[in-house]
Amino acid sequence: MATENGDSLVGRKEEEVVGKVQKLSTSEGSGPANIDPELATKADEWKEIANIKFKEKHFAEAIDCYTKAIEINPSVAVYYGNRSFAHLKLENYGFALNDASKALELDKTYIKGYYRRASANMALGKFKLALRDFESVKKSRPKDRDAQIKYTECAKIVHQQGFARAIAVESEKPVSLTLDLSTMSVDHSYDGPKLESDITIDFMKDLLVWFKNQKLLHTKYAYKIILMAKDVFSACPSLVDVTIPDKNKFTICGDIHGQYYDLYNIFELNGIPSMENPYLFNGDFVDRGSFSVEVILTLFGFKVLYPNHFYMSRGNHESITMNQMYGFEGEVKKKYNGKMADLFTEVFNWLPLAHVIDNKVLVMHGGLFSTDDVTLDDLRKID
Ligand SMILES: [Mn+2]
Repeated sequence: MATENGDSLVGRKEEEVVGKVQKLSTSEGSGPANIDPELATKADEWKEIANIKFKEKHFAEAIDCYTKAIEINPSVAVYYGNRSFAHLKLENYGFALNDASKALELDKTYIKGYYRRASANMALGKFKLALRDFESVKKSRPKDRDAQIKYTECAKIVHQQGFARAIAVESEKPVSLTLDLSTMSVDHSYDGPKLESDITIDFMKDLLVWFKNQKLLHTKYAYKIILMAKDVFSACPSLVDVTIPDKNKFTICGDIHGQYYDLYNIFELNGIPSMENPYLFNGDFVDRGSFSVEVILTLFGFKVLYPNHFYMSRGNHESITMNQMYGFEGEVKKKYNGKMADLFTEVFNWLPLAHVIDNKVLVMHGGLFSTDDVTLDDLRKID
């Protein structure tokens, strides 16, 4: 599901809607809609600046400018709609949802509001709510192909989920327990890295080059790495304490998002992981990029090789709903199969949420908490 496909920020349709909103608000003349024309112009100028920031992909700045427009004139649906889109880009789905709902409250005919709210709901895994919005778009624009496509995509997921629930009883067993690697054979024609016993540094070095040449690791060995990683992570607490030995450097990396060549370059520039060169990868390993499989197998491999010197924490993309929407699930199914995609989901659920380095630095992918009194021990208690 592409949140932003063919969905330009300021298209012709949107201008029409803006016109309509302004017309509506002057004819109805209710509440804050009776705004001084000079102020209305000023607000619109902020919106224009915001749109430029948006096009330049400066989403946080765009949000600030839309907010200024809203502060001056809170009665224009499109300001909220556009700010919602910027929030979607930053994956602030809760804020995106609020803004889209506000836009629709101001103008029920504002089509993009339905799109934005549906996209936010889909990202939050609320597919039935999303479907309702896509349905509204489809009804009011029966000839719109884009609306038709999005409705169909979303309806498919709702249907699949219903089906999955119906058969869930049969398959409650974790995927990891249903696999028998001994029955998987490796053909003689396979000339890539082989993993018959433990992971070694030589295997990892071969794997790095093999992936760099865009070759696929054999299914059996891919499964093997994932299962070994599962054993390591399932023994980890939710909050992991890390101690850095004296004078050693410690490298923390943010979102890799399936960019295998970026990962490869990090290791070239900063050194391959080892006990002397420890790393923490702070979530969002997969989705968006085309080489998520290569990235995650490499990272899992190093985790198994150096469990106490190579760390990984869970990002918001290490979850099934994100993987369904942002490409990882599709990539795994294309390169391997659906069962492996399910196995990844199982292992992602075991990833630690946060790390404390030398009792001083707290590192996590998610933001801080809605209340101020959360302690490290509270994090430790999360199962
Ligand atoms: Mn990310």
